[in-house]
Amino acid sequence: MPPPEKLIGIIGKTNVGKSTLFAALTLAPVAIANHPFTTIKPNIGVGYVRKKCVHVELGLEKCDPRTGMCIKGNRFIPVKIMDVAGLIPGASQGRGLGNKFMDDLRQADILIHVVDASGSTGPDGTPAKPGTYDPVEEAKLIQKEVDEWFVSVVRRVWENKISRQIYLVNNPIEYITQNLSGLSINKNHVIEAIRLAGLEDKHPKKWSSDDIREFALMLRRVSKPILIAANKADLPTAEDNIKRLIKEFGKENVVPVSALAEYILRKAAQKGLIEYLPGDNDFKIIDSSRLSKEQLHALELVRRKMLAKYGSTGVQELLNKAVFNVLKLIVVYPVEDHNKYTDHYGNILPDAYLVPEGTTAKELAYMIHTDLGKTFLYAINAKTKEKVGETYVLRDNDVIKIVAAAARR
Ligand SMILES: Nc1nc2c(ncn2[C@@H]2O[C@H](COP(=O)(O)OP(=O)(O)O)[C@@H](O)[C@H]2O)c(=O)[nH]1
Ligand SMILES: [Mg+2]
Repeated sequence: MPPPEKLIGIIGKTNVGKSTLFAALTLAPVAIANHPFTTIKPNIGVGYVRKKCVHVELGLEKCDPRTGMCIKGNRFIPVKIMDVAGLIPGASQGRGLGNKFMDDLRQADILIHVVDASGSTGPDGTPAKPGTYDPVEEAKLIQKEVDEWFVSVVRRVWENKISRQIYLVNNPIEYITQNLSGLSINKNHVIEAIRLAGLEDKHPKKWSSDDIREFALMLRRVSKPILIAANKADLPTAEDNIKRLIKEFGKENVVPVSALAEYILRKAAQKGLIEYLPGDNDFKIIDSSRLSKEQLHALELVRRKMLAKYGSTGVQELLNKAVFNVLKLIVVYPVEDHNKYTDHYGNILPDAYLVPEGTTAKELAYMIHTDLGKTFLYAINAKTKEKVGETYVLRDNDVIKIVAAAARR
Protein backbone atom coordinates (compact mmCIF):
# COMPACT_ATOMS: atom_id res chain seq x y z
CA MET A 1 0.00 0.00 0.00
CA PRO A 2 1.74 3.19 -1.15
CA PRO A 3 1.30 6.40 0.86
CA PRO A 4 -2.27 7.69 0.89
CA GLU A 5 -2.85 9.81 -2.19
CA LYS A 6 -4.18 13.22 -1.35
CA LEU A 7 -6.42 14.94 -3.84
CA ILE A 8 -6.41 18.71 -4.12
CA GLY A 9 -9.60 20.16 -5.59
CA ILE A 10 -9.71 23.51 -7.35
CA ILE A 11 -13.04 25.30 -6.95
CA GLY A 12 -14.38 28.73 -7.80
CA LYS A 13 -16.83 30.38 -10.10
CA THR A 14 -16.38 30.87 -13.82
CA ASN A 15 -13.65 33.12 -15.20
CA VAL A 16 -11.65 33.50 -12.01
CA GLY A 17 -8.78 31.52 -13.54
CA LYS A 18 -9.33 27.93 -12.40
CA SER A 19 -8.38 26.36 -15.71
CA THR A 20 -5.34 28.61 -16.03
CA LEU A 21 -4.24 27.61 -12.53
CA PHE A 22 -4.83 23.93 -13.26
CA ALA A 23 -2.85 24.22 -16.49
CA ALA A 24 0.00 26.05 -14.76
CA LEU A 25 0.15 23.60 -11.86
CA THR A 26 0.17 20.54 -14.07
CA LEU A 27 2.72 21.78 -16.60
CA ALA A 28 5.91 19.99 -15.62
CA PRO A 29 9.01 22.20 -15.68
CA VAL A 30 10.87 19.52 -17.60
CA ALA A 31 9.79 16.43 -19.48
CA ILE A 32 9.32 13.72 -16.90
CA ALA A 33 9.04 9.99 -16.96
CA ASN A 34 6.09 8.90 -14.89
CA HIS A 35 3.92 9.58 -11.91
CA PRO A 36 2.89 7.14 -9.21
CA PHE A 37 -0.86 7.42 -9.52
CA THR A 38 -2.85 4.56 -10.89
CA THR A 39 -6.13 6.13 -11.90
CA ILE A 40 -6.18 9.56 -13.45
CA LYS A 41 -9.45 10.94 -14.74
CA PRO A 42 -9.72 13.65 -17.39
CA ASN A 43 -10.13 16.46 -14.87
CA ILE A 44 -7.34 15.18 -12.66
CA GLY A 45 -3.73 16.14 -13.28
CA VAL A 46 -0.39 15.82 -11.58
CA GLY A 47 1.26 18.78 -9.93
CA TYR A 48 4.46 18.96 -7.91
CA VAL A 49 5.34 20.31 -4.52
CA ARG A 50 8.84 21.71 -4.32
CA LYS A 51 11.22 20.95 -1.50
CA LYS A 52 14.96 21.09 -0.97
CA CYS A 53 16.07 17.53 -1.71
CA VAL A 54 17.66 15.58 1.10
CA HIS A 55 20.52 14.57 -1.24
CA VAL A 56 21.92 18.08 -0.78
CA GLU A 57 21.92 17.75 3.00
CA LEU A 58 23.62 14.36 2.66
CA GLY A 59 26.36 15.86 0.51
CA LEU A 60 25.51 13.75 -2.52
CA GLU A 61 26.01 14.91 -6.09
CA LYS A 62 22.58 13.87 -7.29
CA CYS A 63 19.65 11.55 -6.81
CA ASP A 64 17.53 9.34 -9.08
CA PRO A 65 13.83 10.06 -8.53
CA ARG A 66 11.58 7.27 -9.73
CA THR A 67 8.68 9.73 -9.92
CA GLY A 68 8.69 13.47 -10.15
CA MET A 69 12.11 15.08 -10.57
CA CYS A 70 15.04 16.73 -8.87
CA ILE A 71 16.41 19.91 -10.40
CA LYS A 72 19.30 21.87 -8.95
CA GLY A 73 18.76 20.33 -5.55
CA ASN A 74 15.01 20.89 -5.60
CA ARG A 75 12.86 17.82 -5.38
CA PHE A 76 9.53 18.06 -7.18
CA ILE A 77 7.16 15.51 -5.65
CA PRO A 78 3.91 14.57 -7.41
CA VAL A 79 0.43 15.24 -6.00
CA LYS A 80 -2.99 14.89 -7.60
CA ILE A 81 -4.94 17.97 -8.58
CA MET A 82 -8.57 18.09 -9.68
CA ASP A 83 -10.29 20.82 -11.64
CA VAL A 84 -13.74 20.74 -10.03
CA ALA A 85 -16.39 21.71 -12.52
CA GLY A 86 -19.06 24.36 -12.33
CA LEU A 87 -19.55 25.98 -8.97
CA ILE A 88 -22.07 28.78 -8.80
CA PRO A 89 -23.55 30.63 -5.83
CA GLY A 90 -26.75 29.02 -4.60
CA ALA A 91 -25.37 25.59 -5.41
CA SER A 92 -26.15 24.01 -2.04
CA GLN A 93 -29.84 24.81 -2.56
CA GLY A 94 -29.69 22.65 -5.63
CA ARG A 95 -29.18 25.33 -8.23
CA GLY A 96 -26.48 24.23 -10.61
CA LEU A 97 -24.98 21.74 -8.22
CA GLY A 98 -24.69 18.74 -10.49
CA ASN A 99 -23.88 15.24 -9.39
CA LYS A 100 -20.53 15.56 -11.06
CA PHE A 101 -19.64 18.51 -8.92
CA MET A 102 -20.70 16.75 -5.73
CA ASP A 103 -18.76 13.62 -6.62
CA ASP A 104 -15.68 15.70 -7.26
CA LEU A 105 -16.05 17.60 -4.02
CA ARG A 106 -16.54 14.45 -1.97
CA GLN A 107 -13.22 13.02 -3.10
CA ALA A 108 -11.13 16.09 -2.32
CA ASP A 109 -8.88 16.28 0.74
CA ILE A 110 -8.43 20.02 0.49
CA LEU A 111 -10.04 22.71 -1.61
CA ILE A 112 -8.21 25.52 -3.28
CA HIS A 113 -10.76 28.26 -3.78
CA VAL A 114 -9.76 30.55 -6.62
CA VAL A 115 -11.09 34.08 -6.40
CA ASP A 116 -10.51 36.91 -8.80
CA ALA A 117 -8.71 39.29 -6.47
CA SER A 118 -8.78 42.01 -9.09
CA GLY A 119 -12.53 42.02 -8.69
CA SER A 120 -13.13 41.87 -12.41
CA THR A 121 -15.43 38.84 -12.46
CA GLY A 122 -19.10 39.37 -11.66
CA PRO A 123 -21.18 37.07 -9.41
CA ASP A 124 -22.36 34.97 -12.35
CA GLY A 125 -18.89 34.68 -13.85
CA THR A 126 -19.27 37.39 -16.47
CA PRO A 127 -16.38 39.81 -16.82
CA ALA A 128 -16.87 43.07 -14.95
CA LYS A 129 -14.79 46.22 -14.73
CA PRO A 130 -11.78 45.55 -12.47
CA GLY A 131 -12.47 46.64 -8.91
CA THR A 132 -16.24 46.40 -9.17
CA TYR A 133 -16.75 43.00 -7.59
CA ASP A 134 -15.86 42.04 -4.05
CA PRO A 135 -13.81 38.83 -3.76
CA VAL A 136 -14.12 38.87 0.05
CA GLU A 137 -17.87 38.50 -0.17
CA GLU A 138 -17.38 35.90 -2.85
CA ALA A 139 -15.04 33.86 -0.67
CA LYS A 140 -17.45 34.00 2.27
CA LEU A 141 -20.33 32.95 0.06
CA ILE A 142 -18.49 29.95 -1.36
CA GLN A 143 -17.40 28.78 2.08
CA LYS A 144 -20.99 28.95 3.14
CA GLU A 145 -22.06 26.98 0.07
CA VAL A 146 -19.54 24.25 0.79
CA ASP A 147 -20.56 24.22 4.47
CA GLU A 148 -24.27 23.91 3.69
CA TRP A 149 -23.68 21.20 1.14
CA PHE A 150 -21.57 19.28 3.65
CA VAL A 151 -24.12 19.70 6.44
CA SER A 152 -26.90 18.46 4.17
CA VAL A 153 -24.93 15.36 3.22
CA VAL A 154 -24.07 14.56 6.84
CA ARG A 155 -27.65 15.19 7.96
CA ARG A 156 -29.03 12.88 5.32
CA VAL A 157 -26.74 10.04 6.34
CA TRP A 158 -27.41 10.74 9.99
CA GLU A 159 -31.19 10.65 9.65
CA ASN A 160 -31.38 7.68 7.28
CA LYS A 161 -28.76 5.53 8.89
CA ILE A 162 -26.70 6.65 11.82
CA SER A 163 -29.55 7.72 14.12
CA ARG A 164 -31.19 4.31 13.75
CA GLN A 165 -28.16 2.25 14.68
CA ILE A 166 -26.07 4.46 16.92
CA TYR A 167 -27.87 3.06 20.00
CA LEU A 168 -26.64 -0.41 19.21
CA VAL A 169 -23.02 -0.01 18.20
CA ASN A 170 -20.05 -0.49 20.48
CA ASN A 171 -17.84 2.10 18.89
CA PRO A 172 -19.81 5.18 17.79
CA ILE A 173 -16.77 6.95 16.32
CA GLU A 174 -15.90 3.98 14.17
CA TYR A 175 -19.53 3.69 13.12
CA ILE A 176 -19.86 7.38 12.21
CA THR A 177 -16.60 7.24 10.26
CA GLN A 178 -17.72 4.21 8.29
CA ASN A 179 -21.01 5.77 7.35
CA LEU A 180 -19.45 9.03 6.25
CA SER A 181 -16.50 7.48 4.44
CA GLY A 182 -18.00 8.59 1.13
CA LEU A 183 -16.87 12.09 2.08
CA SER A 184 -13.19 10.95 2.19
CA ILE A 185 -13.00 11.35 5.91
CA ASN A 186 -11.14 9.23 8.44
CA LYS A 187 -11.41 8.48 12.14
CA ASN A 188 -9.05 11.28 13.10
CA HIS A 189 -11.23 13.80 11.29
CA VAL A 190 -14.27 12.59 13.22
CA ILE A 191 -12.46 12.71 16.56
CA GLU A 192 -11.16 16.20 15.85
CA ALA A 193 -14.57 17.47 14.69
CA ILE A 194 -16.23 16.14 17.85
CA ARG A 195 -13.61 17.92 19.93
CA LEU A 196 -13.98 21.21 18.04
CA ALA A 197 -17.76 21.03 18.33
CA GLY A 198 -17.42 20.54 22.10
CA LEU A 199 -19.33 17.26 21.96
CA GLU A 200 -16.81 14.94 23.60
CA ASP A 201 -18.95 14.41 26.66
CA LYS A 202 -22.22 13.84 24.87
CA HIS A 203 -22.97 10.46 23.33
CA PRO A 204 -23.86 10.81 19.63
CA LYS A 205 -27.22 9.15 20.27
CA LYS A 206 -28.14 12.22 22.31
CA TRP A 207 -27.01 14.81 19.77
CA SER A 208 -29.59 17.42 18.91
CA SER A 209 -30.19 18.74 15.43
CA ASP A 210 -27.94 21.70 16.27
CA ASP A 211 -25.23 19.38 17.60
CA ILE A 212 -25.25 17.43 14.34
CA ARG A 213 -24.94 20.66 12.40
CA GLU A 214 -22.04 21.89 14.52
CA PHE A 215 -20.31 18.53 14.18
CA ALA A 216 -20.81 18.59 10.40
CA LEU A 217 -19.41 22.13 10.13
CA MET A 218 -16.32 21.17 12.11
CA LEU A 219 -15.93 17.99 10.09
CA ARG A 220 -15.94 20.06 6.91
CA ARG A 221 -13.30 22.32 8.39
CA VAL A 222 -10.95 19.49 9.29
CA SER A 223 -11.59 17.13 6.37
CA LYS A 224 -11.93 19.66 3.54
CA PRO A 225 -10.07 22.79 4.55
CA ILE A 226 -10.23 25.67 2.11
CA LEU A 227 -7.18 27.61 0.98
CA ILE A 228 -7.86 30.81 -0.94
CA ALA A 229 -5.91 31.53 -4.12
CA ALA A 230 -6.18 35.29 -4.59
CA ASN A 231 -5.69 35.17 -8.35
CA LYS A 232 -4.93 37.86 -10.90
CA ALA A 233 -2.64 39.47 -8.35
CA ASP A 234 -0.78 40.95 -11.32
CA LEU A 235 -3.63 43.41 -11.89
CA PRO A 236 -3.47 46.74 -10.03
CA THR A 237 -6.92 46.48 -8.42
CA ALA A 238 -5.90 43.23 -6.70
CA GLU A 239 -3.62 44.77 -4.12
CA ASP A 240 -6.28 46.20 -1.85
CA ASN A 241 -8.50 43.14 -2.15
CA ILE A 242 -5.61 40.86 -1.19
CA LYS A 243 -5.11 42.86 2.00
CA ARG A 244 -8.81 42.57 2.76
CA LEU A 245 -8.85 38.84 2.05
CA ILE A 246 -5.92 38.35 4.42
CA LYS A 247 -7.63 40.46 7.08
CA GLU A 248 -10.82 38.40 6.81
CA PHE A 249 -9.40 34.89 6.45
CA GLY A 250 -5.90 35.15 7.93
CA LYS A 251 -2.49 35.11 6.25
CA GLU A 252 -2.23 31.35 6.52
CA ASN A 253 -5.39 30.86 4.44
CA VAL A 254 -4.74 33.25 1.56
CA VAL A 255 -2.03 33.11 -1.12
CA PRO A 256 -1.71 35.91 -3.71
CA VAL A 257 -1.11 34.30 -7.09
CA SER A 258 -0.98 34.98 -10.77
CA ALA A 259 -1.91 31.79 -12.54
CA LEU A 260 -1.36 33.45 -15.89
CA ALA A 261 2.15 34.62 -14.98
CA GLU A 262 3.09 31.11 -13.84
CA TYR A 263 1.66 29.62 -17.01
CA ILE A 264 3.69 32.02 -19.17
CA LEU A 265 6.88 31.21 -17.28
CA ARG A 266 6.44 27.45 -17.35
CA LYS A 267 5.64 27.47 -21.05
CA ALA A 268 8.69 29.59 -21.82
CA ALA A 269 10.86 27.36 -19.63
CA GLN A 270 9.52 24.23 -21.27
CA LYS A 271 10.44 25.62 -24.68
CA GLY A 272 13.93 26.38 -23.45
CA LEU A 273 13.47 30.14 -23.82
CA ILE A 274 14.10 30.95 -20.17
CA GLU A 275 15.67 29.36 -17.15
CA TYR A 276 12.97 29.14 -14.50
CA LEU A 277 11.86 26.72 -11.84
CA PRO A 278 8.37 26.92 -10.36
CA GLY A 279 8.66 28.90 -7.14
CA ASP A 280 11.75 30.87 -8.22
CA ASN A 281 11.77 34.60 -7.56
CA ASP A 282 13.21 35.39 -10.98
CA PHE A 283 14.01 33.89 -14.38
CA LYS A 284 16.87 34.18 -16.83
CA ILE A 285 16.41 34.66 -20.54
CA ILE A 286 18.52 32.09 -22.34
CA ASP A 287 18.65 33.67 -25.78
CA SER A 288 16.72 36.89 -26.33
CA SER A 289 17.07 36.62 -30.11
CA ARG A 290 14.62 33.69 -29.99
CA LEU A 291 11.94 35.81 -28.30
CA SER A 292 9.58 38.20 -30.04
CA LYS A 293 9.14 41.74 -28.80
CA GLU A 294 5.72 40.78 -27.43
CA GLN A 295 7.12 37.78 -25.60
CA LEU A 296 9.88 39.87 -24.07
CA HIS A 297 7.33 42.41 -22.99
CA ALA A 298 5.05 39.78 -21.43
CA LEU A 299 8.00 38.33 -19.51
CA GLU A 300 9.05 41.76 -18.33
CA LEU A 301 5.51 42.37 -17.06
CA VAL A 302 5.56 39.08 -15.15
CA ARG A 303 8.82 40.12 -13.56
CA ARG A 304 7.62 43.58 -12.60
CA LYS A 305 4.03 42.84 -11.56
CA MET A 306 4.61 39.54 -9.75
CA LEU A 307 8.19 38.41 -9.15
CA ALA A 308 9.60 41.76 -8.02
CA LYS A 309 6.49 42.62 -6.06
CA TYR A 310 5.46 39.33 -4.41
CA GLY A 311 8.68 37.34 -4.62
CA SER A 312 7.15 34.73 -6.96
CA THR A 313 4.00 34.07 -8.97
CA GLY A 314 2.60 32.43 -5.81
CA VAL A 315 1.53 29.26 -7.62
CA GLN A 316 4.22 26.97 -6.21
CA GLU A 317 3.79 28.53 -2.79
CA LEU A 318 0.07 27.82 -3.02
CA LEU A 319 0.57 24.12 -3.65
CA ASN A 320 3.33 23.83 -1.05
CA LYS A 321 1.14 25.53 1.51
CA ALA A 322 -1.78 23.23 0.72
CA VAL A 323 0.36 20.12 1.15
CA PHE A 324 2.84 21.05 3.88
CA ASN A 325 0.94 23.58 5.99
CA VAL A 326 -2.72 22.70 5.62
CA LEU A 327 -2.62 18.94 5.01
CA LYS A 328 0.50 18.75 7.19
CA LEU A 329 2.33 16.16 5.16
CA ILE A 330 6.04 15.54 5.58
CA VAL A 331 8.55 13.98 3.20
CA VAL A 332 10.35 10.75 3.97
CA TYR A 333 12.77 8.82 1.79
CA PRO A 334 12.67 5.03 2.10
CA VAL A 335 15.90 3.30 1.06
CA GLU A 336 17.22 -0.25 1.08
CA ASP A 337 20.87 0.55 1.59
CA HIS A 338 21.21 2.98 4.48
CA ASN A 339 24.87 3.66 3.76
CA LYS A 340 24.54 4.44 0.08
CA TYR A 341 20.96 5.74 0.34
CA THR A 342 19.94 3.55 -2.56
CA ASP A 343 17.33 1.00 -3.54
CA HIS A 344 18.01 -2.54 -4.64
CA TYR A 345 19.24 -1.38 -8.05
CA GLY A 346 21.56 1.33 -6.84
CA ASN A 347 19.21 4.23 -7.52
CA ILE A 348 19.94 7.06 -5.10
CA LEU A 349 16.93 8.19 -3.02
CA PRO A 350 14.45 6.95 -5.62
CA ASP A 351 11.33 7.60 -3.57
CA ALA A 352 10.08 10.66 -1.74
CA TYR A 353 6.90 9.79 0.15
CA LEU A 354 4.44 12.40 1.29
CA VAL A 355 3.06 11.05 4.56
CA PRO A 356 0.96 12.56 7.34
CA GLU A 357 2.74 14.05 10.32
CA GLY A 358 2.83 11.45 13.06
CA THR A 359 3.36 8.47 10.73
CA THR A 360 5.41 5.74 12.45
CA ALA A 361 8.21 3.58 11.09
CA LYS A 362 5.90 0.58 11.03
CA GLU A 363 3.20 2.46 9.16
CA LEU A 364 5.82 3.47 6.63
CA ALA A 365 6.80 -0.18 6.26
CA TYR A 366 3.19 -1.01 5.39
CA MET A 367 3.15 1.77 2.81
CA ILE A 368 6.22 0.35 1.09
CA HIS A 369 4.96 -3.20 1.08
CA THR A 370 2.43 -5.11 3.16
CA ASP A 371 4.98 -7.88 3.83
CA LEU A 372 7.44 -5.35 5.19
CA GLY A 373 4.77 -4.10 7.56
CA LYS A 374 3.68 -7.55 8.69
CA THR A 375 7.18 -8.80 9.38
CA PHE A 376 8.67 -5.51 10.54
CA LEU A 377 11.65 -5.94 12.87
CA TYR A 378 13.11 -2.46 13.20
CA ALA A 379 14.11 0.52 11.08
CA ILE A 380 17.37 2.38 10.58
CA ASN A 381 17.59 6.13 10.48
CA ALA A 382 20.01 6.40 7.57
CA LYS A 383 21.24 9.85 8.57
CA THR A 384 22.38 8.77 12.03
CA LYS A 385 22.63 5.00 11.36
CA GLU A 386 20.60 4.51 14.55
CA LYS A 387 18.17 1.66 15.00
CA VAL A 388 14.63 2.75 15.73
CA GLY A 389 11.56 0.76 16.71
CA GLU A 390 8.12 0.40 15.21
CA THR A 391 6.67 3.31 17.18
CA TYR A 392 9.34 5.74 15.98
CA VAL A 393 7.56 8.83 14.68
CA LEU A 394 9.02 9.90 11.36
CA ARG A 395 10.41 13.38 10.96
CA ASP A 396 10.44 15.54 7.91
CA ASN A 397 13.30 14.60 5.54
CA ASP A 398 14.03 11.33 7.29
CA VAL A 399 15.82 8.69 5.24
CA ILE A 400 14.69 5.30 6.48
CA LYS A 401 15.61 1.69 5.91
CA ILE A 402 13.08 -0.89 7.04
CA VAL A 403 14.43 -4.20 8.31
CA ALA A 404 11.89 -7.00 8.14
CA ALA A 405 11.85 -10.77 8.29
CA ALA A 406 10.33 -11.06 4.84
CA ALA A 407 12.61 -9.89 2.07
CA ARG A 408 11.08 -7.26 -0.13
CA ARG A 409 9.10 -8.71 -3.05
N1 LIG B 1 -4.46 39.09 -15.54
C1 LIG B 1 -4.70 37.82 -15.28
N2 LIG B 1 -5.62 37.14 -15.98
C2 LIG B 1 -5.83 35.83 -15.69
C3 LIG B 1 -5.11 35.18 -14.67
N3 LIG B 1 -5.53 33.89 -14.60
C4 LIG B 1 -6.48 33.75 -15.55
N4 LIG B 1 -6.67 34.93 -16.21
C5 LIG B 1 -7.61 35.18 -17.31
O1 LIG B 1 -8.95 35.04 -16.83
C6 LIG B 1 -9.78 34.48 -17.83
C7 LIG B 1 -10.50 33.26 -17.29
O2 LIG B 1 -9.55 32.25 -17.04
P1 LIG B 1 -9.95 30.70 -16.94
O3 LIG B 1 -8.75 29.99 -16.47
O4 LIG B 1 -10.55 30.25 -18.19
O5 LIG B 1 -11.07 30.76 -15.79
P2 LIG B 1 -12.06 29.61 -15.25
O6 LIG B 1 -13.37 29.87 -15.91
O7 LIG B 1 -12.15 29.85 -13.79
O8 LIG B 1 -11.50 28.28 -15.59
C8 LIG B 1 -8.88 34.17 -19.02
O9 LIG B 1 -8.99 35.24 -19.94
C9 LIG B 1 -7.50 34.13 -18.40
O10 LIG B 1 -6.48 34.47 -19.30
C10 LIG B 1 -4.12 35.93 -13.94
O11 LIG B 1 -3.43 35.44 -13.04
N5 LIG B 1 -3.97 37.24 -14.30
MG1 LIG C 1 -12.44 26.69 -16.65
